[in-house]
Amino acid sequence: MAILNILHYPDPRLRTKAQPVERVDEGIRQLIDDLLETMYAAPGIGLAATQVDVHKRVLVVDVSEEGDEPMAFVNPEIVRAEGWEEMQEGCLSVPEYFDVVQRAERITVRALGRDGEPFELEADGLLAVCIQHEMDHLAGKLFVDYLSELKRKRLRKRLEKQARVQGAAPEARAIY
Ligand code: GNR
Ligand code: NI
Repeated sequence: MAILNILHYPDPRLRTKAQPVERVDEGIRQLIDDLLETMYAAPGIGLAATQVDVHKRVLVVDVSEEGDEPMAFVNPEIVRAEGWEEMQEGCLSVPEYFDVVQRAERITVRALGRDGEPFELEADGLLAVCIQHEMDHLAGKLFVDYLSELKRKRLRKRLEKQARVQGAAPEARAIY
């Protein structure tokens, strides 16, 4: 198990489209376990492989109160979507920013589990939002892409500046 480094917007690697997994082997199970450990450590309620610079169609979520209901999705596909819902979202790749996004209210997802077996899941509420948010990551998409150009530009400037400050020598930080 390992805690992996999470990429931050506007890192261009977050725009990579993930490749389908051919076989759920030991390497994929290791990736799932590392994603879960990284997600719980963050802490977050979901994490896509894209966010740790692994471009395979794998995501994990746990929307339970206790954080004891890990779920893994390999090669997830939405086979049914119904209704619309707005929810305030955040993202581990977009630190300290939250905004409202509109998504499908109820979805049916088909995927392979950690055991390589296919399953189908109906989801609504936070779970549905989270799965859609993570599937966007696998397509190289971020929740900020749903915001206005103005909001996104402001946010990008702020995070670019923050990254410069963090990269700068301590004595130089005061000038920012
Ligand atoms: O931890 C997370 N919380 C969250 C809240 C509302 C909607 C989506 C999310 S996902 C996010 C973790 C993350 O960035 N996953 O990609
Ligand atoms: Ni995210």
